[in-house]
Amino acid sequence: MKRDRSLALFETAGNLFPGGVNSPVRAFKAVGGKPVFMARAKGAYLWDADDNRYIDFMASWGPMILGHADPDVHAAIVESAAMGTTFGASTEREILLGEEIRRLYPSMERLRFVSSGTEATMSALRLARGFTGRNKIIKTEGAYHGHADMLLVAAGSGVATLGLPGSAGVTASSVADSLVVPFNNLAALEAMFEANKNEVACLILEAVPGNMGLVEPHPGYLEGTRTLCDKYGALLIFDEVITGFRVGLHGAQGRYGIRPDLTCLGKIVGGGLPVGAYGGRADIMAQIAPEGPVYQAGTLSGNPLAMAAGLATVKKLNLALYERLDVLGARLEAGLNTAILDSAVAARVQRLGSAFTLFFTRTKVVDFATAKQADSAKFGRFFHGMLDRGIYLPPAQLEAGFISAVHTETEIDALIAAAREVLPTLA
Ligand code: KE4
Repeated sequence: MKRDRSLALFETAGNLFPGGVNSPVRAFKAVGGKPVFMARAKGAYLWDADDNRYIDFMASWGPMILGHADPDVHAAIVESAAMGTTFGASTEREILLGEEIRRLYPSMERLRFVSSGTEATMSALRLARGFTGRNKIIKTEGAYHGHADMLLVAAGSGVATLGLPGSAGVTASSVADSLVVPFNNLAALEAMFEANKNEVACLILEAVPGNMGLVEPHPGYLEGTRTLCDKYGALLIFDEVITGFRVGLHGAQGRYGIRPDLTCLGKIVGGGLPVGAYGGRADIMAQIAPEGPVYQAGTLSGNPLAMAAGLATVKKLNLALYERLDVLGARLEAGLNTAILDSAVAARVQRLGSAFTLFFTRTKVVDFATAKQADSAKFGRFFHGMLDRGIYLPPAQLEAGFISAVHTETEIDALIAAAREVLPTLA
């Protein structure tokens, strides 16, 4: 595929932006080569700056569950924009989306909109510390919760992909209270709580990690985190920025029947525009300014345009859509597994609903240690082989791919056919 325009744009971007990108994971560092510049998208398809067409299995890192340029989301944005884009004042639209979120996530008794997943998790952690009067937080190794200082320890996604130790510029003091345990390991979590009795404000979890590739919780693990948080007086925070509205209408908390104390949302909830949200128990949220002493603010929080896009998206989500996504996901998983078997390449698919990762390892990936065993270099070769065949996957082994509601068997079978060609070249 000719990508001369992308190359030229990347050259120019390199003189403007660090690494030529506005978010590290877009730079293709994990897969090699130069990034593709996208120009437009519709439904399940992307077109790059050289007008090459791709079937999109990246969904902009998750948000595009309805596919690109959904007509209802588009109409809602256009209608909203005609009435102004931001007022710096409250609007009815934030109420409408807030009520829809609370209807689907009853644990979010009260909530606050922000403009990114990072803001949501950063604010939730500050709130947990303010509410409990405790300083320490526990996160799981390989989880990525955005780029707030106290969370850039043993993080997944781009931090892990780029092999960053944590991140330069994050001071030792700002992570001194950030404790890390392996995912799917209740013994290690209990030991950490025991060693830091009465000091831990919260445990923040990707209940179904996507940032070390797609990893499912062991049966009983999430229930165990709830029990241990209660035992040690810590808040349980579900970071559902990926899983929210993705692994089901009610997210991971609905799928596994766990009631977290606080939930963080992002991605899908904004319908492709910048929206994050955090919320939970009313007594905890009452600590947030101007009601309480925990300060958090944002010029564009609850932005009317973003609210309109989010509401138009969420209103189109229903159980039939998730059933359809699971049928397509199962087709993708079965087809890829057969392709792997026929190619004899050491690889495996891990999938939950419409979220999936093809890991280049035969070992079941259950935590960051097993995720890191996957052959990232081989994934890079796979990624480019698929890209050249018009299949756009997340450009990193430690990420999840996504199917949208407008994918059909045609797109799924095209991915499988391309994989059947590429996998044997990797043996
Ligand atoms: P944002 O600040 O990027 O909106 O959200 C941060 C975040 C928080 N929590 C989870 C579970 C997340 O996955 C993310 C962001 N995800 C990454 C990739 N998996 C976004 C892509 C990027 O960094 O450009």
